[in-house]
Amino acid sequence: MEEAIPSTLIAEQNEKLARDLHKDYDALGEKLSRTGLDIEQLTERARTFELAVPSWGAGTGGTRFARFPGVGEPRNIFEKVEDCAVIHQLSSCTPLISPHFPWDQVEDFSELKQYADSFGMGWGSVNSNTFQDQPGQAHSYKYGSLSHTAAAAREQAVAHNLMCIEWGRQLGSQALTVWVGDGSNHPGQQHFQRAFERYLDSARTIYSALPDGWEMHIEHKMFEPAFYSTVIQDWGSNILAAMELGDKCKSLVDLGHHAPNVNIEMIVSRLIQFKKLGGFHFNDSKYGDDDLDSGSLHPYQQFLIFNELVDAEYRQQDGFGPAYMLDQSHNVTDPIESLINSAAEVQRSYIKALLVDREALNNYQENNDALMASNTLKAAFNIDVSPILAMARLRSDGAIDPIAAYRASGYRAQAGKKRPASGGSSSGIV
Ligand code: RM4
Ligand code: MN
Ligand code: MN
Repeated sequence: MEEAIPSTLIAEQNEKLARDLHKDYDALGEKLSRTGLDIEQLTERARTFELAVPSWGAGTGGTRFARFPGVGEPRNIFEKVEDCAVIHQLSSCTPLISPHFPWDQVEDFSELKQYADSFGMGWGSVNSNTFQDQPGQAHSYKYGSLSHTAAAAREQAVAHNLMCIEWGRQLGSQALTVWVGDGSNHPGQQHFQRAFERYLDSARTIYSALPDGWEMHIEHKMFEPAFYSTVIQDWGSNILAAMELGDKCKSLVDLGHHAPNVNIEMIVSRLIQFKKLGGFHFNDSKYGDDDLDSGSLHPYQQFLIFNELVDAEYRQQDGFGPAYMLDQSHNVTDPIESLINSAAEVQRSYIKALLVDREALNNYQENNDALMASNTLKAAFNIDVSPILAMARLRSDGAIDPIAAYRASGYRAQAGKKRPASGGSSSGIV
């Protein structure tokens, strides 16, 4: 197996921190045992927690104003695989890469799969891109793709999604994620119903091409690039489309795609109830689709979302099994560091949600004890589970302190030498 970072370096780094970690771990274990929680079981759950990393997140992002490239950015999907392998090696919870096409298109997908295999990396959901025009493309997506007024543009967008399924099949992926930028910028520009009908028509053709065992995940987003209306604007339009298409089509929740203050955890609960929760794009935001690092602003909201997910696990809700993924853009940090941090923050929310005393919560809910119900959630949220996360990493050959180990490895400086800037801006979202 290829090592993205020498395992000897990680072991050396861990050695310095292991004694203190064991003390903290034992102390936390003792504290948790007082409420009947077994730290060993929690650590095992942390070890089995998996999250996919977006290939495009490995490059530096940007805004429509500017992009400030970082040192040693990956210039192609092979280099993105290397960076994703670093993230997984140190965090031990991101064994999957989610590719975006045509950004990650290659001649030979078996070569790409082999390369990822050599690092022990697999492939998550494949993402299609019909929100940009590619050089030489016959029909423009300026006025939409799957819902375009022109049949030829719609057919081209459908054909691209079918190619994405085929490429994903070759990589061993099992889901297609479709996000379209389709919508309008002016009142009256688009007939809402006709646009949605055209979208559904196109989506049906894609749905019918899903291989066995595959799911199609559709993602809603309230604005951008269309600023007046979008065809799959919110979870309402999303679930309607998913219901129209069939059981294998589910809704994907990108945390940044809602209006500020929207109760996302309740949306999650509804989607779970109707077996329509396909997966997540985790990130954080203050104003809109900011793509900030997970848990950097609203860790409690992220915890409340996981409270719903763990509740579904606890109740063994039928048809529940969402795919977890990060979807972020890093403009001012080293993307590898941001993705490592974010993965740990998502995993943290999961472990904290496992601490919730569900029986007590249920009793408080049944007896309308609002204050104690809320305190029950807060009690779990307020426990620092860092020693569990660190122990899970240590036991999976990851790093106790992944950011420190990454910095000690000098990976970024080496990448800077190996990957001179290409001058293009293929990485990151501009
Ligand atoms: C969109 C959406 C999609 C992602 C693109 C790059 O806002 O979040 O999931 O593929 O950005
Ligand atoms: Mn997304
Ligand atoms: Mn987004």
